[in-house]
Amino acid sequence: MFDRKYYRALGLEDVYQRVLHGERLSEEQGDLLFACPDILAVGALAHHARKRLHGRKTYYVRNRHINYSNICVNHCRFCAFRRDAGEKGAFTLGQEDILERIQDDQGHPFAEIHVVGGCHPDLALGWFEELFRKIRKLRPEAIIKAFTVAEIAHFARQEGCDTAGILARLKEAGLAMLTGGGAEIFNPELRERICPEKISGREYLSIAGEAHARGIASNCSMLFGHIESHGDRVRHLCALRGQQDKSGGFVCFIPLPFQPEHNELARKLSARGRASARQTARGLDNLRTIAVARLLLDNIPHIKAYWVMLGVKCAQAALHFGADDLDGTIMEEHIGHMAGADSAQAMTRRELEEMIAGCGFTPVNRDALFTPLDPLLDPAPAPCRHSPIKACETPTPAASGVSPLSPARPGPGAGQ
Ligand code: V47
Repeated sequence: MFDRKYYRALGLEDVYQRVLHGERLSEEQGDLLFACPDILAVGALAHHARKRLHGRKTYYVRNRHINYSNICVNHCRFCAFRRDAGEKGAFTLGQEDILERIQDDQGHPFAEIHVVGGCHPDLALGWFEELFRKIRKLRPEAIIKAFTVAEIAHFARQEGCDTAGILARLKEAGLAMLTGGGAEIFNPELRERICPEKISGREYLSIAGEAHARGIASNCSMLFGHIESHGDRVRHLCALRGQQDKSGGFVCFIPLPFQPEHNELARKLSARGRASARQTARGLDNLRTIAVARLLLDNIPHIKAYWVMLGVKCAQAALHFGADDLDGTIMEEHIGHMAGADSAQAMTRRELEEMIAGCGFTPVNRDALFTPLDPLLDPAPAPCRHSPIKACETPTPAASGVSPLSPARPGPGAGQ
């Protein structure tokens, strides 16, 4: 890391001291990190925090995404995936189609099945309970991670009961974890402009807390790079941190950079000449946002560099800016790709391991809850084809004990 004098010159001496001692940063310090002219100085602090938690470990998962339907009653302005029922391009997979996709694991068992669609007007909760029971039977080794908290609220409206009842029924059917999507940006004025029908940020946090209290872990996210300011991002991150202090079940934070194709928000931004300006600075802004997230979210164990939306190169760089996870093999993804993500549809385990090792990190095959899996379950990867970037320090053991986190596990009561 750069020395103290350098951080003093940047006006970040207190931030530097706090990071060094594993102490919490304030919102104002989050703002300072966004304003800092030297992104490498910010990245070095985040890398220090990441190494304290995870050493040189970088996680990935053998997973399968299932986007069961794109029919959604909400009209989020950033979404290129959603359709109205009967609209051209609308689809809903049958249960048999879904099970066929899950069956086809090409000889390597999936550790995670990630199921999301939209807030469907007609698919009832019972349909998903039946589906999850079938998935459990077919793939007992896989953890079912499904829905965002927005979909939990939708089911509650649909079924005329409270969200606690929905969570209880889904847990009984085999749901272990909620995905992190749907958080978007919490600032209510912006939320009104980009996703007016969606639950509020307050509701997002309270339903996540309810899930955590019932032993259902969840991820969390932030959609950024559209009309929000850096201040909005800092407030969003601090709201997640505040919820985590209370309920402790967020496992991983996923920064989701706005994909600006085929959606209404992108069309509006480009009509105002703002989208292209955003695009030019995008890679660095993504890295800085990941770094600030690592530094502010001192109680959320993992930060995901989601290669689908970041792109492979930026995701690799992000491992040096605070991220410790690349997500997974994915197999099939529509939400990011329909909005312009130009990444591949899938990655093999070998490719993920090479990506990680090529950046000087140690790959760890994990399940949805970040429990490391026995490396002997799968064949060893081929030696790395790329010349690894030289690591700047010797490996440190994960979670030195300085951090308040219980490393790599959700908080008490979650994900049991
Ligand atoms: O909920 C929609 C966002 C989410 C766009 O929990 C967009 O492990 C960028 O939540 N540009 C879906 N983002 C993806 C998601 C996710 C992905 C991987 C892992 C996990 C996890 C969760 O993507 C949506 C929404 O918040 N989104 N449209 C867009 N144009």
